Amino acid sequence: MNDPNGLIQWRGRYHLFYQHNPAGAYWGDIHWGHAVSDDLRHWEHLPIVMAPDPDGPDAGGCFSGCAVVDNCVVKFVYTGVDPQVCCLATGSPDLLTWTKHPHNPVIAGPPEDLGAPGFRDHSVWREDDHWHQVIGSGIANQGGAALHYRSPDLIDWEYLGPLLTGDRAESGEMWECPDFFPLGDRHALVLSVLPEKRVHYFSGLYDNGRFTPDRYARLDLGAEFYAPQTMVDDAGRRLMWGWLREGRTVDAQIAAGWSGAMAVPRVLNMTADGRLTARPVPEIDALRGHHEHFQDLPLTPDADLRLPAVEGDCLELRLEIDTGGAAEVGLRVRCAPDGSEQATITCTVADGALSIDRRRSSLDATVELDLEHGTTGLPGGAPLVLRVLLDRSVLEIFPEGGAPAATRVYPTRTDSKGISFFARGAPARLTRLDCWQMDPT
Ligand code: DQQ
Repeated sequence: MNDPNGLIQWRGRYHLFYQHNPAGAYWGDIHWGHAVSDDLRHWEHLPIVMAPDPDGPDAGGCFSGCAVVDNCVVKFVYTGVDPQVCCLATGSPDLLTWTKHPHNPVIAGPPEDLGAPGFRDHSVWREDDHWHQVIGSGIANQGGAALHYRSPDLIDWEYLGPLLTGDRAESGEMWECPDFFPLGDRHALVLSVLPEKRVHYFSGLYDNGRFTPDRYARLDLGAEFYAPQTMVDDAGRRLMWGWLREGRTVDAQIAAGWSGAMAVPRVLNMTADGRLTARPVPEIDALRGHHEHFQDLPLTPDADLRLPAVEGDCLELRLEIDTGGAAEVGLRVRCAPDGSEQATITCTVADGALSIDRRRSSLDATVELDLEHGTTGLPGGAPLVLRVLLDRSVLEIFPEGGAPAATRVYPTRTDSKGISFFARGAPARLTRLDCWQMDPT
């Protein structure tokens, strides 16, 4: 699987559609897969809902798109390739059968004068009795662009111009998977940026068809979180799913028999100063099994703190650190007993930045072994509250009130299950630590 698509809560159930290659564990021949859940924890696979039509405008693949409800009927606005065009499909009431619109493509391509490097992925909303959408694109020699269209019926679309264009040096050449939505008093435009392959957002005011952002920031500091999409559920929450890419070779993916995963669904919020924050949906708290609790443990710069009761590769940690005079604090996960494998998460106290160091996370030199660093938006010097979700290769880190980080690690050793905590520069205190083994029932 890759990108989440068409997210919707319909008749009470969460539907997750996604980019999918039924032929194998590698990217290609893109169909739309389908899974449903009642509780955001247990997911049931359902049959594929869309396949490329050899004689249609999506012959080269049914690329990413979103779901909208039009007069009580669910419709997909998605990208057909090649060339990249905008298509429409209508769902049956149970969302199991989809009919592609006979007038597809409903938009035959980007305005020619843009020299657009791409024209794909859709975010659709209702405004002033019309449908509006932005499509991911770019303007030659200028930068990424979110192209704004309007329609009375999802079929006839009028181009209104770019909702936003970026500067190539700052925000990349091409914007994939734009998602434009209101949150709090503002709007956010979430983008998957090429060629960097990282997720950023603009936040600002949207008024009278004009979006005026005053912030551009990383949405997730992990290297493998990509192509996220959001939805509003029946409880009014803005939920986000993101694709967790693989950090291993295509041959390794094929040998494993699977490729790609969804990150844990997140609840998004907007701070008063325009920062997007994310935390795991509370529904996943029910996965918490065996529990260990500790408090007020000293962290000294000379040695990592290891607690024999705290180890594993399928668990949740919640820790609070009083950073004291330390320059850096953090933890290591998936550690081999001799330290030959370990992934290190470090928070720099002065500026609240986070780094995820995978350089020693595996003895397999063919997997991604890098150091990713970014700012969380947390104020420097504050106590650190972190939630860490570890599910074998999936590592998701949520600093309370700051930007999260989701990535993948691939230790080779079956005993790489150790966890330790550290402070550097001066002592700090682990004021509280909870560790829950994940209980899959
Ligand atoms: N994945 C889809 C595209 C999108 C990209 C193709 C982002 O629609 O731009 O599988 O991961």
